Amino acid sequence: MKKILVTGASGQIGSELVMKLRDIYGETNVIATDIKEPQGERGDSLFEIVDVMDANKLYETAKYHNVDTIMHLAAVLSYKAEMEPIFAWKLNMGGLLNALEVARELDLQFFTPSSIGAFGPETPKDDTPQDTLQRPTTMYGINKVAGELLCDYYYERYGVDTRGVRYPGLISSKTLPGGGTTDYAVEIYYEALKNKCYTCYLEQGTYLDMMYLPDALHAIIDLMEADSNKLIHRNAFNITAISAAPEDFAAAIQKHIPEFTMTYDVDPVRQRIADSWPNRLDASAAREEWDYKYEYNLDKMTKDMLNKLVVKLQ
Ligand code: AKB
Repeated sequence: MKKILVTGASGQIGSELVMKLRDIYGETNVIATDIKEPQGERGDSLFEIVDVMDANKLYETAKYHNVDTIMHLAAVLSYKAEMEPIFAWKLNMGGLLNALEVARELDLQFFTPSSIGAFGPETPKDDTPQDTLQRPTTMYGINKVAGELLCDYYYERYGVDTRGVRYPGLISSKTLPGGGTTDYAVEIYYEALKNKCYTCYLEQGTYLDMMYLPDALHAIIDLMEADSNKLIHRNAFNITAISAAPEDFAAAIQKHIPEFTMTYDVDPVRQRIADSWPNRLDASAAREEWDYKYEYNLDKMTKDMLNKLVVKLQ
């Protein structure tokens, strides 16, 4: 049985991942940590305030709970990183290094997400290969490429069992993202239900990889359970589910809310970031090495999102 410490556990991925991991591995086998309390969770006895910049606290917490795995999610997303690049470098790289050191010292299995942001404008945009040119032009992307390499280094040099995926934009019915370029793909559902209209900060025709959170969680669990001997890539696997532009989300929503309308008011910073990212990744390495699958396409996700948010917004 695994015993897992999750950093960034109150964030978009973390909030749902902790619940899913507790369902699978048992309530007492998942230690949630973050700098802020989880939203709406009552009496989580296995939540601890841990700042990933505090290497000692992270180490002591992992040691005290005798964990065998660390899932390191604490990070600043792409838009916020462009606004605060020095802070992003310190948190994204410093936090990762601290978490990797804990994994090395305590011999833990290790997961951290990379992102479509690890690619840059010169990367092939369609069916972006697993192994290709990575020259990102954003602080977040630079952090992600360096992070992928650092995780490979800890595997090669110290034998730490590091694993990761390149996440697309993630869409969750439970927790809002914050500071990302793909956040519009969550906001649009809330605004569709509340106001029947949405003003999008990305241009029409901006295709990006997207994924519904249940598929993103499956990917972490399946990758971490995969036979280590079959993994050639480790850090980090391309995964994909949906490749969509803002107007595709609008059309999918209009199937349920015909009066929904979308207008555009382009934010140059986020547009520049999005323009430097691929349209759709090729996930064949993930399929071949650990049988990566997804369940939700745009229509299936839209139906589920709207059903869940209607209840939530009541
Ligand atoms: C962001 O927009 O920054 C993230 C990502 C794609 O990594 N959602």
